[in-house]
Amino acid sequence: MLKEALLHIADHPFAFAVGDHELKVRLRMKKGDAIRCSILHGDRYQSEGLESAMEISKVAWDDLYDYFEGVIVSPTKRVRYLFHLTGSDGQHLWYGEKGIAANREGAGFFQFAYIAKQDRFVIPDWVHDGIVYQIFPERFRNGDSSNDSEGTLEWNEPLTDWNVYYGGDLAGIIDKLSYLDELGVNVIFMTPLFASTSNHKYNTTDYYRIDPQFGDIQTAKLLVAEAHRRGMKVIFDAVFNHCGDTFFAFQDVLANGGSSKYADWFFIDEFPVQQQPKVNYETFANNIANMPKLNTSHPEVREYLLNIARYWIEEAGIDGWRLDVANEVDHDFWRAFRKVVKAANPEAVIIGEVWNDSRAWLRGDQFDGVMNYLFKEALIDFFAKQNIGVRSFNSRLTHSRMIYADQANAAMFNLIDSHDTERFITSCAKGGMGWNVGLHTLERMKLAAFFQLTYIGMPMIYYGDEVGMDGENDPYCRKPMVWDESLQNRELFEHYQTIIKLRKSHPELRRGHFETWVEDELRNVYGYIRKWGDEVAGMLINNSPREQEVNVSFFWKADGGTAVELLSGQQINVAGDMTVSLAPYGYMVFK
Ligand code: ARE
Ligand code: CA
Repeated sequence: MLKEALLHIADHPFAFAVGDHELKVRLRMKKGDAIRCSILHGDRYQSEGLESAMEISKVAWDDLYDYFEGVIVSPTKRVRYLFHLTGSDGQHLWYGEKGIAANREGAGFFQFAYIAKQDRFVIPDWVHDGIVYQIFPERFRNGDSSNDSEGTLEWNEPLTDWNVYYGGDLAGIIDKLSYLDELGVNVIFMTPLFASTSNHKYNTTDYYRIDPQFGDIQTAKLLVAEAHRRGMKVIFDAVFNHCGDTFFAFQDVLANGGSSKYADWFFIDEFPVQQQPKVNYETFANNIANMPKLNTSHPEVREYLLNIARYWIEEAGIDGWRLDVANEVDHDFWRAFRKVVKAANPEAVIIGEVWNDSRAWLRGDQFDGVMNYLFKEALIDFFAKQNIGVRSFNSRLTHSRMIYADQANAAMFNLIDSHDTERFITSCAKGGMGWNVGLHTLERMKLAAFFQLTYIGMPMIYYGDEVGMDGENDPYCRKPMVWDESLQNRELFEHYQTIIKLRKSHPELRRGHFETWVEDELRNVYGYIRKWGDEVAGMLINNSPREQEVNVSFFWKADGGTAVELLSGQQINVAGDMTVSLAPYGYMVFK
């Protein structure tokens, strides 16, 4: 066994509470090294030698490592444990806090001193059932032309510029709730709604006011009420890293310079404040004059922003927040934010916008999940560009799950594109390796959507993806929603409907663990299992333009006998190994 590859830390994400008395532990080791692994665990105050042994199992692997997991149940909540491994080379070793040794005394015990309820990572239960729809409000539906500003374009006029308006608003979203119902989604996330001078509204003028182009507080309340009546949740976008330069506090600083009582609300290099040609204060990204960065560690700023977080939950009844540029705001602010939000509504969800490894925010004290760009990047490479194979795809997904606790994995917004990226179908059309340019675009989009809708975490559909809307990066990924059915891709819409229905009717697809089932690099066929109690579903996808025959073992069908392919209703006998035939870019679900 390669000792250097063994890794466990008695902390997130290698050890985390999953119940009042339950501690989940995770162990990493070199791929293929161990054939058996068990844990010896007991109460920290019990005399040594009285520990119980428990076998733990391999739950995932990536290119280099295997991951084993098990749940320790501790009546006293005070846990001491160590690992015992049996190697494929016949070697035995122990692994504990002191290190790796040939006997348990030499290894010592890892300690998880106390499973404190307050520290437990708890996510709202509804999150497991969430299927999210992301709306860019200015471009979804114009339901009220009376709030359109001068120069508003016709809905079907081509988009050629950043700074144009089409008149989309909250009334339009309310009008189309039945459409969202028909599609099957049950969580609506809207990019910012508060008063602002742009079409995207990320430069906030007034956090307490719905932008008049979108409606007012009454329209917002009506939207939430109507959504709730249909069993849908509503998530707002919190832009707290920065405000707009039209925000009252920044206006005061512009007017009064260093003597403004809001001068410390921002990071200003020198007075007077300068906006042109180069700013002399911190902004979002570089030199974005209309987005001054807020000093979120200033007590007044904190209080101001935390009140806003509470206000929209209490006043409008929203079900959570998505946090803009979340990784550039201090952790201390987010810890306070979580307390305020969960006190106002324990069922509210908190999703950070972090494009990269997010474990620093996902320990249960800050966010529930993040916009899962690691997931998105893996799907782009595998389905759209097709520049990685099954093994690498599996490896990237495994990595993206093993850096987090289960709770975070369940609370991810699993996106394939967003208002900040090229649309997924456009990436499919472009391809990646040359051979796939313009080929099987729809098939690959459908396959990616199938995967997204059967994966662990909340699938997030960016408005219009379901009807085949295309578009390059911002602003072209923000074209007005296509409502004319003759211009929609109805085949794709029905595909989304079908797979959403499938997810809704099988609890394991929403709540189950994820396990890799088939990794056929040669044929580009990937298989995975979702398991929830006795309910198990096995998925197979063929990411190649050829029909593929794969040999699979239905080891997870405990009762053997027949399995049903849920999309066709076809029954097959699954005794022993079987050959399954998959159509080009085909997908199957066995139960
Ligand atoms: C406008 C133009 C852009 C131009 C930009 C900068 O449209 O084409 O590049 O200005 O000059 C909002 C608007 C944007 C607007 C922007 C600035 O929606 O249209 O862009 O304001 O006025 C990073 C951040 C991440 C951020 C993205 C955009 O980490 O937080 O950049 N996303 C949020 C929102 C945006 C919003 C803002 C932030 C600002 O979702 O819509 O923009 O409030 C890597 C990194 C990421 C990086 C990513 C993209 O992968 O890991 O950290 O994200 O690339 O650059
Ligand atoms: Ca309007």
